[in-house]
Amino acid sequence: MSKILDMASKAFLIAVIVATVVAQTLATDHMVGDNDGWKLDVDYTAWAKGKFFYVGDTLTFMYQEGVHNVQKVNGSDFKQCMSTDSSSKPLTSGNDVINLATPGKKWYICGVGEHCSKGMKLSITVSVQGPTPAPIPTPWPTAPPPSSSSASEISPLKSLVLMVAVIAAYKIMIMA
Ligand SMILES: *[C@@H]1O[C@H](CO)[C@@H](O)[C@H](O)[C@H]1NC(C)=O
Ligand SMILES: [Cu+2]
Repeated sequence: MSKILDMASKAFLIAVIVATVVAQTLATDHMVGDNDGWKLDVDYTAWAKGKFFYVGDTLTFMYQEGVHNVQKVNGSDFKQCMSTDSSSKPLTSGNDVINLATPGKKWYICGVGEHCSKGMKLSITVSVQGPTPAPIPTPWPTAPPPSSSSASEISPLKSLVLMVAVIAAYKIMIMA
C-alpha cells in the first residue's frame, strides 16, 4: 500500500521534474528584428511571419537607449499607434526582455514620436503548446515542414540537455 503510494509520488515527482526541464530547455528567446533589433525601417510583421511563439518564450527588444522604447498595448491602441493606458509604463532599457507568460495575441509599439506609424509595431500570437509545431497526425505521408529560421529551432545543445534530463529521470525511476 505505502509502497504503491511511494511509487506514485515518485513517478509524479519525476514527471514534474521532466516537465520543468523540458519547458525551460525548449523555451526560445526571440530577438525582435534579429540582427536589426528594434528600430525604424524594419518590417516586424515580416519578421514575425512564420515564427511560433509559446508560453515561456521571451521577446528581447534591443535598441539604443533613449532613442526608442517598448510599449505593450492592446489591439485597439495598436491600430491607433498610441497607448491610452496611462498605467502601462514603457520599457526603456534598450535591452528589454519580455516573458511571454500567457497565451493570446500580444501587441507592442514604440511610443517615441511617430515611430509606431512608421513601422515600429509588433503583433504576435502566443500559443500554449510546446515549441515544436504540433505534428498533426495524417494517415498519409506529408512533405516535411519548411525549415523555419534558426531562432525557433531546437539547438543541438538544447536537445542534449533534454536527453540528459530524460536519462536522469529514467535512472531515478529504475532506482526505486
Ligand atoms: C485598450 O486599452 C484602453 C486603455 O486602457 C481601453 O480604454 C480600451 O478599451 C482597450 N481596448 C480593448 C479592445 O481592450
Ligand atoms: Cu522608436
